[in-house]
Amino acid sequence: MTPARTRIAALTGVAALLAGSASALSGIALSDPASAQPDPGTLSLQEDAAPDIPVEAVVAHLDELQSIADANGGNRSTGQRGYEASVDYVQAQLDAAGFVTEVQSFSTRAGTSYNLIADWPGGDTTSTVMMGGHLDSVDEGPGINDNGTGSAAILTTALAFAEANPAPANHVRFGFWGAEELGLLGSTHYVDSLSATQVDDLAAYFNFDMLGSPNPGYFVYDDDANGTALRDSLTALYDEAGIESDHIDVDGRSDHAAFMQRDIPTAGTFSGAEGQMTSAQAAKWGGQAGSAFDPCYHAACDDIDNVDTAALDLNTDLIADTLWAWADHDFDGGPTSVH
Ligand code: DPN
Ligand code: CA
Ligand code: ZN
Repeated sequence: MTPARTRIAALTGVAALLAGSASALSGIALSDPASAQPDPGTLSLQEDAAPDIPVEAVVAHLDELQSIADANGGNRSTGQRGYEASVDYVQAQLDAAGFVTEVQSFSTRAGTSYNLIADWPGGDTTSTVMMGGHLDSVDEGPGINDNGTGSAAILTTALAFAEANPAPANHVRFGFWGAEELGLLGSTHYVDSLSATQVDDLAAYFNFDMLGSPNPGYFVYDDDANGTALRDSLTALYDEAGIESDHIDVDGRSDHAAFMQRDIPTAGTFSGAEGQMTSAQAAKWGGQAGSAFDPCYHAACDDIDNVDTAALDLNTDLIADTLWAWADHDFDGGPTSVH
């Protein structure tokens, strides 16, 4: 199967995005919730802020992913039934909410894997805003922090977006990637499946991988020279929440890498993996200096108890704010092209 076809156009103005302006992050024009069909050509005059996403809704999805792992040999890894059940679960939720979903299959050394792509109808497809994260776990465990958290946070935000029934300026798409743990295979396959025009149509890609580490850090990806405006908007949202985040060179270690390599602007947030929290970080974030952000990284104990729900809540609300702002961003409004 192929991902949803989209038309594409030149990307301009991204580098000028939100330059020095946190106020640009508040509010998106939403359609009348009563109207059944988003109208891609018309923005409502109604301004509305992103909702505060209840973390309980995110945790409910994590509970489902834990149950899926429990019922399938303890993991949700590529080639295993637990991964396919994870895809089925997320797809059913998005379908019921009105997304147009597509499952893209591809081969790996561990068997067939799948990407799940979900499009919100409407918006300018030549300035598509995409968010994604990997849905697979490693073989060793259920992968609840890595990356049930990113998957559940994106899913919950997508469902809240559908609930608001917006008619955003830009087309909005979500990606749930397979086989990240085998070497970023799903996201790479997806990007490779796009035409040059479709790549050009992707105006921004936000990645979320590990958002509820039990000794949480608050990191913003800083490995993409084209992603500065995205990075700065994420940083501004942490600032608004009173969190002094750190920029981190994640060196392409997650699914934004394939997008970045094709010059699509990328950024993301991250609560830390096997690395250890420094005393400076512990001083500003709380937590245990000298301990791993996630002591259960890639281990059997990465289960439903391996999540800091406060960090997950903060990151989910940040995703919602990001989506609401960038879905309505004027990518043609700035003077600077990143291409
Ligand atoms: N890519 C993550 C994993 O799935 O193992 C770890 C990671 C996430 C590393 C984000 C850096 C940044
Ligand atoms: Ca919340
Ligand atoms: Zn991992």
